[in-house]
Amino acid sequence: MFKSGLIARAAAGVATALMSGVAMAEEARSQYNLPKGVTEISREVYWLHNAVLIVMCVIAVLVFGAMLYSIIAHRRSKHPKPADFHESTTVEIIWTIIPFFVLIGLAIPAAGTLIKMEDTRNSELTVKVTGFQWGWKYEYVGEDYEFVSMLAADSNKARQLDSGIDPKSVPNYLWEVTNPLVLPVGKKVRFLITAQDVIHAWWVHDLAVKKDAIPGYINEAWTKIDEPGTFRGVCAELCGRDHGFMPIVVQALPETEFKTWLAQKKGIDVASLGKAPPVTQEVPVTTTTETAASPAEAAAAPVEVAAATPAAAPAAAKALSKEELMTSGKKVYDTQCAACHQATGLGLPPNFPSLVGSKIVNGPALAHIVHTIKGQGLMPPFGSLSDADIAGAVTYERNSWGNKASVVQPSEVAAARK
Ligand SMILES: [Cu+2]
Repeated sequence: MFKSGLIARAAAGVATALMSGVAMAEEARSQYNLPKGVTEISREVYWLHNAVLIVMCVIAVLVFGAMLYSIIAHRRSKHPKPADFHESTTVEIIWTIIPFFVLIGLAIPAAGTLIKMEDTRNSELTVKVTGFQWGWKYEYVGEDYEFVSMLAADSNKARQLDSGIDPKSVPNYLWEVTNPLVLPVGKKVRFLITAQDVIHAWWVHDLAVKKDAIPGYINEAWTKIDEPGTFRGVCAELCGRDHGFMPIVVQALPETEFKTWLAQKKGIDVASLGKAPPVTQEVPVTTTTETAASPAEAAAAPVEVAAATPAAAPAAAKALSKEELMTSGKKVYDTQCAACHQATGLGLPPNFPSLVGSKIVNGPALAHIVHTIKGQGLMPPFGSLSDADIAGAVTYERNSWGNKASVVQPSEVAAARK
């Protein structure tokens, strides 16, 4: 019953439509397609996605085309007496074998990519990623360095009900964080992904990494970024009220810059890496805290404050007045502590407890200092801050929001480190 001329014309039409469809998809890629990304795996995923989409479209056009053709060409008004043929072994074999080969043809490259994605062997750096309500904690395993990454202060302010701030005026609104995850370019980085409270998912589109973060489990993933840049992602598992407010930012740096960054963060003398030491290393601690930027600016760039090292012990030995400690302490608190414990001190329970009336804050000074230096649970250690910075922040916490406890001097912090 098929007319070969009609089929040939239909096939030509389908081919033309597909080709123009692919061309359109190429043009509109940035808006409507997956990003190509910046890793070998992300490019493979992109290619697979496009290939499967095209195969799907061809099958859909052929199947629905045949259906539509049959419905119209064999309609009742033209053929009042229906044909009564039944079974055709040839046709049945064809429509079994063709899909079989289509599936095999798709499964082979897809399985290859999937196996590569799971192969975390021979990684050169391991980062443990812990999701929590609502942010991410990153630990550079074996490097003894960790930090918490939360929604950036300006986005956080603008998102509040009746904030009066136009989100369009905030750069990278809801896509910016307090501390980005910094990774080296061209190195295989393994991620160990877990969660503190509920299930989250760590998803960075340009790296083609998307893994569930499950409490009590550690999932593995890896990436090897080809080019320096900033890549943004989000939590991809509906995890509660602020699920939409825990973005991810990955900053890829060339290897030498990454090493310098990590050393600075750890308070190691960068000169030993063959680089000129940053200015902040030479500046006495008291000046460093005084020159700290406004809370909003500093929250976006806490690097400078964190770079103040314990090396400035002579300045720390001097006893400071309560006013001096409170003023410098507020700056340290706003840049280092407020993202989690909030400017009001009320925290974000249960992960970040309130400091108002807190037992640790109102208890013995030594325990409070040690807690700050060593961290606990989600709270990273702040031992890389100077004695004066820690004394200021601790004093500020002990004497704000109705708390009334002792003033802490830098010398007490120095003693607590021993
Ligand atoms: Cu989440």
